[in-house]
Amino acid sequence: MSKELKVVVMGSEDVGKTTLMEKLIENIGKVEHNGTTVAIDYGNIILNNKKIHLFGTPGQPRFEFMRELTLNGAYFVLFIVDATTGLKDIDKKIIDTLHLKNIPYAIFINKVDSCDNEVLNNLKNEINELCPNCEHIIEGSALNNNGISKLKLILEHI
Ligand SMILES: Nc1nc2c(ncn2[C@@H]2O[C@H](COP(=O)(O)OP(=O)(O)OP(=O)(O)O)[C@@H](O)[C@H]2O)c(=O)[nH]1
Ligand SMILES: [Mg+2]
Repeated sequence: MSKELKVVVMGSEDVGKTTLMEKLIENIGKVEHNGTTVAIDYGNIILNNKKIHLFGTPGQPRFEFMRELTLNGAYFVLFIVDATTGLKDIDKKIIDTLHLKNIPYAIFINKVDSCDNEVLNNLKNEINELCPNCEHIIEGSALNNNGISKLKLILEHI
């Protein structure tokens, strides 16, 4: 293995972080209570001779300390947002933290299978304003496996 990299999956509650990790990784370890992540999801994937260790964070506000801890040593972040709701306060906090810590990231706009066009367009405008330098923005649906291969291509080249 030429490299081992830590990638952290972030985003507010219920945006689809765990669902997306299940599509990326064959054997995921997850800790949930009533369908909500209450610790860390973990799995790894080998892409381009690199072992990528994926750590999925919980999205509930009370787990801010765990998001902060998990970001230690992160090489890259997959930031998942929900096309059906737009950005929440936690998402804005995450964006601020990533910029402050200078951690590169890709944005996956999830749930485009069931979103309203106006909400999606507003979300994209908000992302353009808050993340003007983000090179990787993908629209997809973790549930339907849509956008996952594009995401893998990005991870191959981090
Ligand atoms: N329509 C739709 N629903 C989705 C999609 N991805 C995930 N969901 C649903 O959204 C809900 C939350 O998904 P999770 O993967 O548990 O979300 P999460 O971000 O891990 O949630 P927390 O761990 O609580 O922060 C579940 O009911 C999923 O089935 C998608 O692409 N489209
Ligand atoms: Mg989860």
